[in-house]
Amino acid sequence: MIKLSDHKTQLASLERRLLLRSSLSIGALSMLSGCNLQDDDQADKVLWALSRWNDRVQARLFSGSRLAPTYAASQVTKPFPFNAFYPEFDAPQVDLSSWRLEVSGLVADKTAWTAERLRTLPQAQQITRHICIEGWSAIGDWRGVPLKTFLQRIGADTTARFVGFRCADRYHSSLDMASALHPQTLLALDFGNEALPTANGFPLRLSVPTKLGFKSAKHVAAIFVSNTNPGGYWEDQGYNWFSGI
Ligand SMILES: Nc1nc2c(c(=O)[nH]1)N[C@H]1C(S)=C(S)[C@@H](COP(=O)(O)O)O[C@H]1N2
Ligand SMILES: [Mo]
Repeated sequence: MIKLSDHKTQLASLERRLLLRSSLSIGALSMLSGCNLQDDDQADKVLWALSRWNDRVQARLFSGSRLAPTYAASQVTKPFPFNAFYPEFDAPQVDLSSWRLEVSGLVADKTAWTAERLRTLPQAQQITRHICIEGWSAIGDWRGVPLKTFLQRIGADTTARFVGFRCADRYHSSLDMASALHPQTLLALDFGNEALPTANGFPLRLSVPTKLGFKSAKHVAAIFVSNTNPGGYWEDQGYNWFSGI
């Protein structure tokens, strides 16, 4: 749907304008407009049309449950690219036998989870596009536990405002509760039929196809529910916090 490679520079500036003007990303824009955004002229028209709407209309339109597009198994990008704030050889090597997912904040049950136990929860699969703000995208076959299922299982206070994530590599990020409960916000354990590769977040990562890629935290080690915005690694450096639909 979106060919980012050919229009890197133009798309980067479009992305900046989108985020500044409307808290929207290219991914969200393409989802909403149905345009492939390969033609800059067309992208500009959509952007200008959007910028004429007032913020209140946008907030109502973009809050909640709109679904990101899904793809066929034949369209999955293999191997899935690596990206992080460090080179690939520094990706954390997590030992599954001692790994636990920690849970804290506004939740009833703070018991830590093994990966094995996470696999006893109802699993879901989604083949969706991951869009990085740096100008590339790739289609992944993510399988695991919907974050909503997990939050309900631990008795999270879903009237709280935020869900925060801390990662094995000191990365961190956060979602508003509505986005955390979105049906396509997934705690992925597998890519295709295999456990996640180290490069892509073993043993547990988020897949949040309604948001820009930096919201899909890899190597998740802890989840917490809070009424204070936890920010994040990129969010704290000025990337738009919402970054999605
Ligand atoms: N723990 C962790 N999660 C992370 C990052 C990171 O550096 N560390 N980078 C983010 C960014 S910017 C992107 S685009 C995706 C890249 O995921 P990938 O390596 O599976 O392509 O991970 C996101 N989650
Ligand atoms: Mo990214």
